[in-house]
Amino acid sequence: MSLVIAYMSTISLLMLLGWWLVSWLLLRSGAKWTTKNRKITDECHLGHTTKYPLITMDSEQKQVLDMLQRPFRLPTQRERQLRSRRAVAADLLSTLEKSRSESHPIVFEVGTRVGGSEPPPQRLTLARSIPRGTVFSIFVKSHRLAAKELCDYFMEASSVQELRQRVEEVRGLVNEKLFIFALSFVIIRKPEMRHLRLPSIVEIFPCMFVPVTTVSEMEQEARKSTPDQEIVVTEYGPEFSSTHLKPEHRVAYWREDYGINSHHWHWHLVYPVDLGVMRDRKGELFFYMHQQMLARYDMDRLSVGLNRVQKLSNWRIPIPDGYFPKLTINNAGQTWGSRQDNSLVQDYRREDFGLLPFDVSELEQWHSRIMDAIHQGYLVDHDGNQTRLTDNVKPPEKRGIDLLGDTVEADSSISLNSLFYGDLHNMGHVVISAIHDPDYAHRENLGVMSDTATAMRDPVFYRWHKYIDDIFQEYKVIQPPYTTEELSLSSVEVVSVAVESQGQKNQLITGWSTRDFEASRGLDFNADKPVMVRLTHLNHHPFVYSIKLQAANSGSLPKEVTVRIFMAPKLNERGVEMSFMEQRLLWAEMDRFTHDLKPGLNHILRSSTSSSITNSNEFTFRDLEERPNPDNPGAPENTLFNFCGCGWPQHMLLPRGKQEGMPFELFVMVTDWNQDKVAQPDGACSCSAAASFCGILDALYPDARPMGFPFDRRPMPMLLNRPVGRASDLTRLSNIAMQDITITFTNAQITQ
Ligand code: CUO
Repeated sequence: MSLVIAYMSTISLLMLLGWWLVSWLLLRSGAKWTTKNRKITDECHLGHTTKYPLITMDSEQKQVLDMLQRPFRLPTQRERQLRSRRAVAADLLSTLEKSRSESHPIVFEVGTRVGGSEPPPQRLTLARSIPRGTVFSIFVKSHRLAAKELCDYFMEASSVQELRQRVEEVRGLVNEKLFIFALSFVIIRKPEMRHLRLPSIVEIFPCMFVPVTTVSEMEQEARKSTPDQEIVVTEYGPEFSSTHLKPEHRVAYWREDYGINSHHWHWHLVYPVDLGVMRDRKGELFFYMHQQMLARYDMDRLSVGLNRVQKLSNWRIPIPDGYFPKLTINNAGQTWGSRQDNSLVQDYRREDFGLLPFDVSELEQWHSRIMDAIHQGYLVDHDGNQTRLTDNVKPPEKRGIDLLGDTVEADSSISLNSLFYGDLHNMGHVVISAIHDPDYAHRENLGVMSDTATAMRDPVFYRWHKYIDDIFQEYKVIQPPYTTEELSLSSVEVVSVAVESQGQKNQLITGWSTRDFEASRGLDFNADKPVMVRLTHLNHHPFVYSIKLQAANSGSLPKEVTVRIFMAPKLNERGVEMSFMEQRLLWAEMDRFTHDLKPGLNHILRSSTSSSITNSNEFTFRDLEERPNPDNPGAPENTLFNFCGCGWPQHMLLPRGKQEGMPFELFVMVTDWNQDKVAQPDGACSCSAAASFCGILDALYPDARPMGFPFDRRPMPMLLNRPVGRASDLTRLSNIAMQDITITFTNAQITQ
């Protein structure tokens, strides 16, 4: 009997040891299996649609943060080992493949794997062709192909663990910006990873947002810090990159704002070119989002007494304004190319990006062909077939503006004829960013116009995009004006519109605020404490829209309405009120939302922080580490959980205004949701925070009207028997109202 007991005890002990060993191995792999750590989401929340079921583990978010930290760091020993094992496996695989091709067939048993099921990273030849520490530009075709290769490789990962393994294989082999682009792309796009959040790109690449002198200052501060100091903080701004000698400097606070540059990086990540991403109305949103950025830039230019931006239409005369970014491309102090004042765009003859020699006249030729298409009313595809250009179509036929956006942007897989209409927008970015060294004679890097995270810092970005927008506007003004029927909703009257902030009506206040970012997440300062950078930025006191609607008590009342809010400066540079056509391109969308209509008086109170263009939550690494995963991520209060970074920064929702107060006009229009709504497919998911500018991932753009409606077209000549000369003439319709407001810049700290 005692023998049996001893035998059983030994078995139990062995089982316990086995259990402990398995547990330890699982823990080492990062997996957690206790119910406390495992979260099963009901659904991925977005409005009323159903979503993917998700399994969330706290450790997955931490692993993603770890993958994104310090992109410039050299590979660890483990990563080097992993890579060399892969290299051996790849050699073996290629030997086996070679012998098979030499008619010595080798039959593997089912399930046999050589070096794992995924392709070894040695095959990432395009991705590895971009040197580390140099420019990665999605405006360059060869870089887009490299990005596609790496994104595809990461997309094959079926779990965060597997993604991490692939990341470790390639880290240190590929260009850092390409690496972060591909990793972020995958986290946003893979349905099973969308519950994971991306930290601010400012923390991943601080050197793209603060000048090299500030980075050096941060290093010195870190070195000087005493042991009892918990963090090191260095301030940057509001002086930015030039001096008051240059008028353009007056809007440096806007161009160099960290939030708008992060937004632009994210937007191009969500709507990439040549990456096989087919998103609803992609071309149209390319037009609209950039047009809206121009409208907002012009509002701030008028705020500081500058004229609206001039398009860069003549390539044969010098560009008056230079730009010296003072940022570094990598952690070794390599700087971006600078542009002297009065530089002339030249034919592209560099050989460092795999591009063929390229003449400025090709840009002019592409532009001319696109203009011909607009005026003739159709695009011509490779086979000579004509596709008409009109915005009066019913889905699924694409609007003309959508086709033109695809053609101009230009995604070669979507453009109707990329050989004929070319690569106008992207190559414009390239030749401008090579203006200081077009033949690479000085071995200078490209300028900031080559990168989506930095391009908006340069004044020429807006001049270039105004030129691009001009093409779209050429098309838009030949579309028939909206009819009274399309504009009106007679059963609803907008009785009054107001904004309220700090107890004041129709008076909004702007000023300065600061935001701290942990630069030591992206750069290694050799410090044992967080090294922070404090960035100054424009801000405003939050406000509330107060809108009163009177709905008919009888008759056909819509159940739900769309409320569209725009804002524009009231006066032009000369202090004169603008005509409809002059003001048309200055209307900035502020918000767009639906409202359940009840008969009689409806009083809508809508917070500025709920805007459909903004994404008010830009998370830092620390936010994401400290924020526990919610127990019910599908609940409305946890929709932030599905954050994916795209969206105009909340702090830039308002233009600066003037210190003496600057008059603006609010325009509120109510339309029938039944005519605006779009039937969404099942499974639509996430990224809905800033739908106006970013659309919704996996879903159709949530508004059936053309983007920019009703200001995207010229007005009808007559409305209700009277001419239409100004936007206010549209208020003859009951569903439209306007309100004068004032924005006052205090030049003081705004604390919230
Ligand atoms: Cu966003 Cu030119 O498209 O920069």
